[in-house]
Formats: sequence, structure tokens, C-alpha cells
Amino acid sequence: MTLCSMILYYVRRFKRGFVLVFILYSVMVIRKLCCDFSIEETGLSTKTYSNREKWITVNTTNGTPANVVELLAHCPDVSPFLVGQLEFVDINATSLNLNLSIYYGGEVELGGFWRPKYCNARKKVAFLIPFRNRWEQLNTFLNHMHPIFQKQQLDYRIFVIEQTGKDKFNKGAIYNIGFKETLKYDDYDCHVFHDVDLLCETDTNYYGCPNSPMHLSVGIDKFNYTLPYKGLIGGIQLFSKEHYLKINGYSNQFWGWGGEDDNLFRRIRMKGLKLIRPSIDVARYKMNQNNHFRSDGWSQANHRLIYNRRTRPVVDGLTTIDKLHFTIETRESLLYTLVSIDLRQRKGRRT
Ligand code: NGS
Repeated sequence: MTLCSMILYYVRRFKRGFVLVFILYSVMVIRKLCCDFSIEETGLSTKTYSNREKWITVNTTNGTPANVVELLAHCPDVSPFLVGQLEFVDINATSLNLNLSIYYGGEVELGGFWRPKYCNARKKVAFLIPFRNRWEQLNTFLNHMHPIFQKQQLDYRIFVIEQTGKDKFNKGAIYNIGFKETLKYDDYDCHVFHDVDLLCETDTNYYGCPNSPMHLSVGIDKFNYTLPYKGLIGGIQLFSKEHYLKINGYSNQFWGWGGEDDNLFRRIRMKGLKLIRPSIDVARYKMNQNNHFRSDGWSQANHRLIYNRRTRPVVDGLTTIDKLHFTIETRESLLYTLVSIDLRQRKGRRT
């Protein structure tokens, strides 16, 4: 008896049994399909969140979706990737290191956004870099600082806040306009206002939010790593969103170089906040003097404005940027988000 005829013989003989086995098998296959489907439904899926983020969602046991970000462990308080004093700050790295970008094998996403993959960052930080025509310095800054922010395990984005046109530079006003723009991207814990020419010499100099407004660039090589005067808070400041709102940001009235930071110090104190500073051993910076120029000279008018009633938080600042004359354009570059502001000192004035 061949194999085929044997099978046929048993099929005929146990017809009903075979039908039963066939039905059972079909039920099992269908159930498996259903289960797989429900695993997919309750398992991992992705959704786009707040313009740019992909948050993984899972269904918890009670059926409500939760973010996997919450299920990931927090990054450690102190990042294990920090080495302290950096051996070398390459101020001659003036062409952009594209290898940092995900499009060239790096990790920085379009718009200069990065966050740790395997732990939940403790702080979401927006870096605001005021800018006008200092491309080489900007490249050096990005090459040097992106890796430091990553080693600190921050969830961050770099915003380059450019003032276009020919009117005098107004750092305070573009910081305020830029600040509002950053909030369209995310609800940041912390905002860092950072000059483009300052390059950090130690990676332990932490950029996460402090509990109080902080002046970070305490020791700069140009000043022989000492603070020229106690009220100097220029260079780099860190604010929680709440504190920046509380002091109503910078004054918008400082056109030209100098004074807006001295006024900021006053605003902080007027609102009863304490300015803090890290240790000068940690907060050490090299000032990039390549192509260092001031587009506007020192302004006597600004000096007078520091203590003027017109520049008090209650009448001037974030809440009054609608009185300024500007247009704004935003573009995502490989290693930063560019916020270009055409700001005019007077209405209708051609730049
Ligand atoms: C003061 C300026 C500050 C400035 C500081 C340091 O004189 O805005 O120098 O500048 N105040 C006035 O002009 C009223 S630095 O040498 O770092 O460029 O931050």
C-alpha cells in the first residue's frame, strides 16, 4: 500500500474525525490571528507629539495609554559620560562638523535637536544663541558644544536667534522674541541664553535648570578667569521658564552694544530672585576671538537706561514685544533651528 492510498483509506474511514481535527485547527489559527492583532493594538505603537517628538505609547493594565518615556528610567543625576576638564577647545574648527548630524551618521536631528535614547532626560533645555553675521564662530560653537550637551544627557534644541537688517543689534529684544518662539516647539524646563563666542572648557559645567536664575560664564580666559565686577552677568544666563516670565524677560530698549545684561541683573533683584553662580573652577570658558567684532560701539544712552524707570519689568519686556516692529522667519538647519528676526528700531524704517 502506497502512502497516498494509505492516507485516503484512513480519511474515508475516519471522515468525521478528520473534519473535527480540521475545524479545531482552523479555530486555533483564527485565535492566533486575533491574539496577534490584539497584541499589536495593546503593544507598542508610535504617535507624533508636539511637532517633533515621537513618543512611544503603550496601554497600561487599566487600558489608558501611557508614555514609554515614563517607563524608561531617569538618566542619572550626574551623567557617567562627563570627564571634567576638556583637553582641547578647538577654536579653529570653523567649518561645520556635519558628522554630528543624523544625515551624516551622527545623532543630532534636523533643527539641532537631541535627547538621550536609553534614559529619560532630567531636563528639557532650549539654547538661545543671539547672532548676527558670525558664521565661523557659530560653526565652532556648534562643533564644540553639541557633544557637551549630549554628554550632559540633556533633551535639548539649539535655537540661533538671528537679527537681520542693518539696525542696531538689540540682544534683549531678540532674546524675548526668540523665547516666545521656542515655546512653540516644546514646554522647556529651562532656557539658556548663550553668547556664541563662549566655549565651555569643562563638561561638568551643567546646563540643566537651577532653582534660581544663574550666571554661568563666571570664569572667562579673557578676564583671566576672574569676574570683572560683581554685577556682571553677561555671557550666559540660565532661567527656568517661570523665572524668565516672572522678571518679564529682558528689556527691549537697549539698542547697540552693552548694558542690557546689567539691567537684567536689576530686574532679577527687583523681582526678589537670587542670582546664583557655579564655582569658578567649574564654570570656565574660552572666548573665541576669531573674527570678533562689535557691529555697534559702546552706547552712552544704554548706560543711562540701566537704571531708568522705562526699563522696569512692569512696563518693558516679554509682554511688550508687540510694540516692536519686526517680522520673523524660522527654518530648521542640520544642527540648529534658525529664527531670523528683521527688527527695526523705528516703524517703516528701511534696513
Ligand atoms: C560692561 C557692559 C556689559 C558687558 C560687560 C562685559 O561694560 O553689558 O561690560 O563685556 N555694560 C555696559 O556697557 C553698560 S565683555 O567684555 O564681556 O564683552 O556685558
